[in-house]
Amino acid sequence: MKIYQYPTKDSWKDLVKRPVLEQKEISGRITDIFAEVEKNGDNALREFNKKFDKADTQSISITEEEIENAEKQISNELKQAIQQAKENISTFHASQKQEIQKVETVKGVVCWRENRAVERVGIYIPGGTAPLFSTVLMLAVPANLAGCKEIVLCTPPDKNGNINPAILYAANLCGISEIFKTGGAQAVAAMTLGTESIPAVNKIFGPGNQFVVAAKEYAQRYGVAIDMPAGPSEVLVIADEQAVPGFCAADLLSQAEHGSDSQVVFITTDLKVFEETIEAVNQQIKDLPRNEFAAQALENSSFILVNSLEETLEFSNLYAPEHLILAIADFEKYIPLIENAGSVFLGNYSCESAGDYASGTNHTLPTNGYAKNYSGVSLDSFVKKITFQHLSKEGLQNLGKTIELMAEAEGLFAHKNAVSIRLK
Ligand code: HSO
Ligand code: ZN
Repeated sequence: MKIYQYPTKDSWKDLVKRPVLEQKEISGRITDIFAEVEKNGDNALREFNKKFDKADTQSISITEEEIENAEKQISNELKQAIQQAKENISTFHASQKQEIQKVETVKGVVCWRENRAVERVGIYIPGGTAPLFSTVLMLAVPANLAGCKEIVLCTPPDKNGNINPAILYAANLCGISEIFKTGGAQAVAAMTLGTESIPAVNKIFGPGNQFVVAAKEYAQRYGVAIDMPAGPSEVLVIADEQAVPGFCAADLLSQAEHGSDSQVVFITTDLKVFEETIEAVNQQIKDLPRNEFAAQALENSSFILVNSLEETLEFSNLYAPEHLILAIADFEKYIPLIENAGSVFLGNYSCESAGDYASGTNHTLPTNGYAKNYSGVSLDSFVKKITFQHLSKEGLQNLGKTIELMAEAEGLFAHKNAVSIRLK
């Protein structure tokens, strides 16, 4: 834990830095993996499953039987929870649909935009220490609402060649029928290039380790789009004197437990809340099964005491957190001061876990300062917006002179003529 009491503003630029990730020889390995998948398709994926996941997978496609078995392994309670989360995510993302708005910019000139779904999308779900089946809902629900024709899901198998049953259950609940046992950079390569079993997609979504992130970046060379650049998860909690230290500590640890590279920041104006939150973190961490990850994440994390709430927000805007929690009484007043953040949680009862799972907002968000220029995943992430226009003869008469003059000034006489020939 790094503790700072009233740090000078000059030092803030160092405090907002993320831990630097080692980029060791990743790119060479990504190129090799893409080449291998391009050459040997499904066979390459089976070999990678043996090598990286120690799994013997005859078929990389999921069977009906595996889906039925997965259903049996999930308790009814968990099924209901997943269904409720799915409903809330659907409601929130459906509300993002917008009516088409036709605008007459000049009499006889009508312009508008229409959405068309990205035809084929790929969803990557990591396996490993915490298989995030909630991410299946966060990506598949808006993909379905947008009208994507094909949704492909890849996730790594365990040692026995199986996929986590909750991932399968959530995928099936969202109507995803193309589920494949492959993980890491090779899964991204497969969704980019296509194999005998896996269709090539137009856009790839989902979190992953640094190999997955590097592979998604590499995939863009093939004309595939990605959801956003990614980095380890983070939260910044702002607290005033009425904040509850135990709640703040729980929120900080909920993000710290994601991985040793996660980062959490706590910033407050109140000395008592400051000290008690640090104490609560040290207490609560003891009981967490993933406390080793959390402890490592805390080493990279800062606890900061400042003079005013305005300063906490100024700091937060400089940091641009993936998640921002305002554990302050007057949160309404401070909303207009928020410039950079992925997703914001207001008041003492809005824990980040609510947005991670079930309130309805999306948990695929910009990390690593990208909240300065990227939005989180939404319905828009699954569509392209096409502009349309219709000019009547009168419309072209009204606008013609302007176009002709501008075309001539750019030296583009064919452009000018496309107007003149019509108005002769
Ligand atoms: N906090 C993660 C999402 C997540 N949390 C999934 C639990 N499951 C990144 O926003
Ligand atoms: Zn989380």
